[in-house]
Amino acid sequence: MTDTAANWQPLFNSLWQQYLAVTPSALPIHELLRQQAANGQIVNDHIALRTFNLAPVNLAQLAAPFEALGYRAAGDYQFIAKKLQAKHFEHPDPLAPKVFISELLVDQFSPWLQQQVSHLIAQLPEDFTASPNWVSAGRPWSIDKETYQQLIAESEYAGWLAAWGYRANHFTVSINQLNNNPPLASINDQLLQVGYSLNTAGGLIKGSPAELLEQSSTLADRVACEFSDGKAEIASCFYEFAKRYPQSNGELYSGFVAASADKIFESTHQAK
Ligand code: OOG
Ligand code: NI
Repeated sequence: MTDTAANWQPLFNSLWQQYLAVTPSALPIHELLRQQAANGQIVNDHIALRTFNLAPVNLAQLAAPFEALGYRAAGDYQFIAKKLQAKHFEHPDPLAPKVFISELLVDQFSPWLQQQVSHLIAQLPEDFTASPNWVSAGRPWSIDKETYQQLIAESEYAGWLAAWGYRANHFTVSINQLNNNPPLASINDQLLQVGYSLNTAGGLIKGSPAELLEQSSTLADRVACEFSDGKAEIASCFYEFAKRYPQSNGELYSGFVAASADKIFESTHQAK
């Protein structure tokens, strides 16, 4: 993969621009860390996308445009309490971010939630998934504020997805690629010092060197979202920081840790 153009880059460029548009903290944080990056370049460890387990937008269908670019499934994760499942995907190009895709197990929720989600899916244009660009289409259905609030009350994930749709809900800076591979705690300290709020669910740092992965994240920004009955300020997207440790074969661990991911999901919860 050294002599061919990085075919995955255009899609990630559009996901990045789409993410920046609703995540005002992302660019300043990116710039702050870029000054500490080898070659002045941030490397993304992964991005994450969310969906419902319903055709034509379920996990397998959302993965297809990435698989067409050479991504392959590399890990399965279950989140029983949140009623979610996920897979992560890897690309042979080591510079390509991993992709973490989860889906809400809609059938495990109340009849009311199931009905609301079917209303959303019923609004999709017939050819919605025909172009691979649907993974960055944003919200392809309309929804009002009250329905959003009621979805949030039953599942924060369902509400977030209903409001924001198809986009990266976070990008993740690879801490290993910063100068001197700093401790994750020193990155957290810097961000706290400049005034960013970090996700404290499960502690500031999720995971451990023994689990071969440490992660932290900001709390999602709050920005105006356009609902069918007007704008409201709600939680949008967040930024994550990941530090990986070598396995016994010397290669960095490339998977995820379900117990940590469970807490990372909460980065988009509404401030209480
Ligand atoms: C994904 C949460 C999991 C990680 O790094 O463990 C995750 C999400 O919030 O959609 O990204
Ligand atoms: Ni993540």
